Amino acid sequence: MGAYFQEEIECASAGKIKQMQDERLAAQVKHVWDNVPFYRKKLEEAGIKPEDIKGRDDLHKLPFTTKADLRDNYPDKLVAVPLDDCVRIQSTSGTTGKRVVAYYTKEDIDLWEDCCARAIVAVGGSKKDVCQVSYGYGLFTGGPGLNGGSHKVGCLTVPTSSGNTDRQIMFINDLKTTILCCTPSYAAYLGESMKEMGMKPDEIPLKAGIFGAEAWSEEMRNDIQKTLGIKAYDIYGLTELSGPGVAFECSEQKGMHVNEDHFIAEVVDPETGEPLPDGEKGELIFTSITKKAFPLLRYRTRDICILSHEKCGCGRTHVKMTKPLGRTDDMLIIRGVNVFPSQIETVLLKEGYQANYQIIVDRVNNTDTLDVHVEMTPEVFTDNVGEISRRQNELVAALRSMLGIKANVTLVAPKSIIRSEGKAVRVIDNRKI
Ligand code: DLL
Repeated sequence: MGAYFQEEIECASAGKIKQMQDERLAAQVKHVWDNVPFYRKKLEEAGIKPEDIKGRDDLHKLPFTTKADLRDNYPDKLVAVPLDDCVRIQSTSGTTGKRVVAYYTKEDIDLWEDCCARAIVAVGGSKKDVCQVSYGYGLFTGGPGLNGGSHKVGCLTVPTSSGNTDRQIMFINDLKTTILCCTPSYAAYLGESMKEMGMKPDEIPLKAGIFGAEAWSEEMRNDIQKTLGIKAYDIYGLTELSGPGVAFECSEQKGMHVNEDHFIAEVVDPETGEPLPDGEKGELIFTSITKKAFPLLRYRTRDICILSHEKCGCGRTHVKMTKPLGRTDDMLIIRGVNVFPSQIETVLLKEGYQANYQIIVDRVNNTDTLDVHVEMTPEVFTDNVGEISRRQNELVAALRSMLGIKANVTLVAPKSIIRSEGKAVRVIDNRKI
């Protein structure tokens, strides 16, 4: 058993957790009923009044909230406090129609940073550590969340943000960074780069990594641990609920503890919406019970996972979730950025192409690649190499502006992409994750 950031809460008895959740859920339902017309209408339509929700056992009576609800209420119609009381927004990487804006009060940020601090202490972090935060800073929650957590623990925080690999490695060596926070694919890339520079794992000052925001396999964990000479831990979260730290891995490296004093987790059958017991695979649903500015009732994450209340060797009592095992929608996570095929299609149609395209995702040297093959229409077909290259560059720019990341574009001859008799196979994901 290691150290804890908030032992009393992290190791609370099942009874204490239930009591906390009961009280906070009832108060949260009243809070949204009083302050968010959208929720009041939704609850009224379901025939529910705040006094019907006395605690966690009544949770299943509440209607779900979906990403579509968030989009329909863009940007601030779900905010449950006066805007004057909000001090920050963060936002998802999806653009236009898909963008979600999450609002925070000062207290919301404080509690979010507690969650991230718990994750840092769980991997052995203390004020003696140097914590390099190589997640992106800005609208993405990764950088700001772990930065705040690192401050709370008292680590020397190195806010490198993502990218600029040489500088990352320089700081790791010069500042003797012990904890690295970034996406697992970037951690693997850093490891490869250091290996190429001739650095041996035992010469690298790092001892632990907190890696999340995208799927990664146990094989990838083993590789990263070997090349960097560290223990690699998972961390989960989503912008809608605050960001990283909704759940985090402990010393056991077997699943992530959900911070149950802030979030009630359920797993439901994605088709019927019926709650499923521990051990069964289904869609992960969260209710945020402490967030004041942007509370969510039974939010459908679209992530597929399994919950477990089995006793954990680390001494923490909060329920554990497996790594997300897939998604119920078609969202791809490419270099940490959420990409929907429909966004790519929107750009192609806007630029005068038809919906004959294929998206090929792969992982080369531990970095995700995104290639889009697009058919030219017969009307605009050309075999002039210069002209093709000009048009490809045009599409690369339009896609970058929509997605926020670079996609390689190849224009192909009319009718060269295989037509499907059933559902079109738009996405070929060759990553082994
Ligand atoms: O990715 C928040 C985050 C930042 C988590 C840093 C961990 C570390 P979004 O950009 O809103 O937020 O994307 C949320 O990413 O619904 C999952 O599908 C996926 N995801 C997040 N963490 C993991 C993980 C951040 N550890 C979406 N494993 C979620 C697999 C993850 N997928």
